[in-house]
Amino acid sequence: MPAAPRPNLLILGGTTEASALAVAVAARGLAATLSYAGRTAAPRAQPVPVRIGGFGGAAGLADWMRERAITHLIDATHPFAARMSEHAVAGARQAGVPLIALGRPAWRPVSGDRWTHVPDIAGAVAALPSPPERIMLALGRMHVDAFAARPQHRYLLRFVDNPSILPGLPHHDLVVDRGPFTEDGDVALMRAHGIQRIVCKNAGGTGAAAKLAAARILGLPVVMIDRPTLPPRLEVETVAAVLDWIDHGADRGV
Ligand code: 3Y8
Ligand code: NAP
Repeated sequence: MPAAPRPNLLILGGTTEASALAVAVAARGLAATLSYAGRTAAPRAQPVPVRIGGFGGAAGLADWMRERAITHLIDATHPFAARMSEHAVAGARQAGVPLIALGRPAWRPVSGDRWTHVPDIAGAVAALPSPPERIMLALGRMHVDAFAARPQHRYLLRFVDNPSILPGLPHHDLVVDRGPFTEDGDVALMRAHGIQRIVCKNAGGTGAAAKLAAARILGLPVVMIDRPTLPPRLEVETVAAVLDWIDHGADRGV
């Protein structure tokens, strides 16, 4: 029985969990590459080599993995990065590379929460009230223009980078800040802007949960965008489970 090749991992990153996995993998001296799409100007430095940019679809991902003899693919992208996760499933199958997803449970409302669930960005726009309000769009940059359909509101935006093109919203304030965020910081931000409602994605995890606690403290309603459906794949929620899979599970083709 030939010895299994030494692990050579590809981690699809962009989340707190992906960064934590990179730290654990580097500490064990495993060969790994962390991949970013290139959405932000200066992504967090990583303790493993980084590559930046799309692969060119599932086939491009499969070729990239074959050319570099990748032995394990870990999809640790954000739950709203649905296209990347679809490509990860297809690319892993094409290249014959075992795949695991490192996810995080969806947030669930607790007592005191005032959530309205909507299926997507369009649903969030439709859920906004008619009378003008001061609304925090904790959605980043990519989808804010959809809210131009409700120009009567004053929006508070929070981007990772200064935008090269100003948002197409007539009344807005912009904060440039990358998470993870804190409860005190988000309470102070919402108070300073007189926020009356928050719109966010059900990202889960800890890096963006502060706004939910802040909304609860301030008694504010939250428009919660539910996650897109992801393709079926093996999924775990801890770095330890990924490391165990690398040590044992992937060989069994689980
Ligand atoms: C480029 C890599 C780490 C990862 C940190 C997590 C936490 C902080 C909270 C709010 C919500 C939002 C946004 C958010 C958070 C973490 C995590 C997370 C939300 C970086 C990063 C990249 C991105 C891309 C960026 C999106 C945007 C979304 C801002 C790095 C900082 C709103 C998601 O300008 C743009 O084009 C930004 C695009 C996709 C969503 C959007 O539609 O605008 N993330 N965020 C990744 C790549 O290129 O592959 O720059 O270091 C990563 C993180 N952002 O290692 O510490 O784990 O989720 N990211 C959301 O959750 O709704 C902010 O403001 O309250
Ligand atoms: P997406 O819509 O699912 O993916 C669009 C395309 O971007 C993919 O088809 C792929 O291009 C490329 N791509 C995405 N993630 C990549 C990665 N990690 N490495 C290389 N290429 C990648 O993705 P998204 O929602 O824009 O997310 C982009 C990045 O931001 C991901 O790293 C994600 O983890 C991170 N992020 C996203 C959110 C969010 O709210 N969406 C929140 C926090 C962090 P090709 O088809 O050319 O391969």
